[in-house]
Amino acid sequence: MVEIIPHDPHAFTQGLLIHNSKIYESTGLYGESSLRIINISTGEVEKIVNLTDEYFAEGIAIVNNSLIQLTWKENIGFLYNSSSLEIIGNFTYEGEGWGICSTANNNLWFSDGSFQISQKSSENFSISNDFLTIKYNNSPINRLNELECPFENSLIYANIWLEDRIVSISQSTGDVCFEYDFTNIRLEYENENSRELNGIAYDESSSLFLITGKNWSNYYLVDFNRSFQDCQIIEEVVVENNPSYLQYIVIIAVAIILMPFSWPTFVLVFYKLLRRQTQHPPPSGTTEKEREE
Ligand SMILES: [Ca+2]
Repeated sequence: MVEIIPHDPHAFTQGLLIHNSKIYESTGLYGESSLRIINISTGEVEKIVNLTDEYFAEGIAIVNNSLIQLTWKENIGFLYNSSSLEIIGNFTYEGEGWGICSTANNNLWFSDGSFQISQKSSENFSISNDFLTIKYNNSPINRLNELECPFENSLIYANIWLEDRIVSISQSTGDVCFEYDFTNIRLEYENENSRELNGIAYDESSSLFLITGKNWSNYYLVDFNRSFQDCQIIEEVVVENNPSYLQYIVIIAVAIILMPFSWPTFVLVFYKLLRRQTQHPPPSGTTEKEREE
């Protein structure tokens, strides 16, 4: 841990990101949902807009300088001007909205609490282009919640609902590359009303991560202290363990090429067997006639 910054303990954090050196935070619960801009040094709330009582706010992401905010079960996402927090539009989607993050090429990953995340383009937030199954030791891992997609690598960071754990995920395979457990930070520094960790924001300027949780007293600036190469190493191991179709084709081709060299051996074996058959006729034994004699 590098730094502790105060956090509103009444904020039921559902989304977190850093943009233009400001913290953006979405808070949930019906009647208490909001979108906030927060001073990254002091933790002071600089701007806040409250949602009406029928919406339970969830994850947030920035695309093309607009801020997107999801809602839990209301099937609607809101678009805001990222400076003024004025609503500039909305869109609908199917299923529940949990976490969201945007990638360097303007794609978005959506989580819904399951073991799958869906990808949508910034052109159309309502239609999913792709689904990624998240696997931990080759088994699907459930309850993926708040997301973060640092632009400088191909990893997705997700925290797990009801846990204080964050996993880093390969965007190409869905495999969990590494996990970070912040249970000790919550036990040591957090208030007794704090709920689970739910908020990951990557700070490009320092290459550090800011984390917080539901009703936490603090944000924590932490160094994940893992090289982004870790996931690439795992991906290479996975590829080695799972031969591709091309490798199978090569093995079969080599076998076919080598086949003619083994033919003389087969011919010799068959020839010897045939000769043994002719040299040593099957024992006739005693015929019924000889026995009678
Ligand atoms: Ca985030």
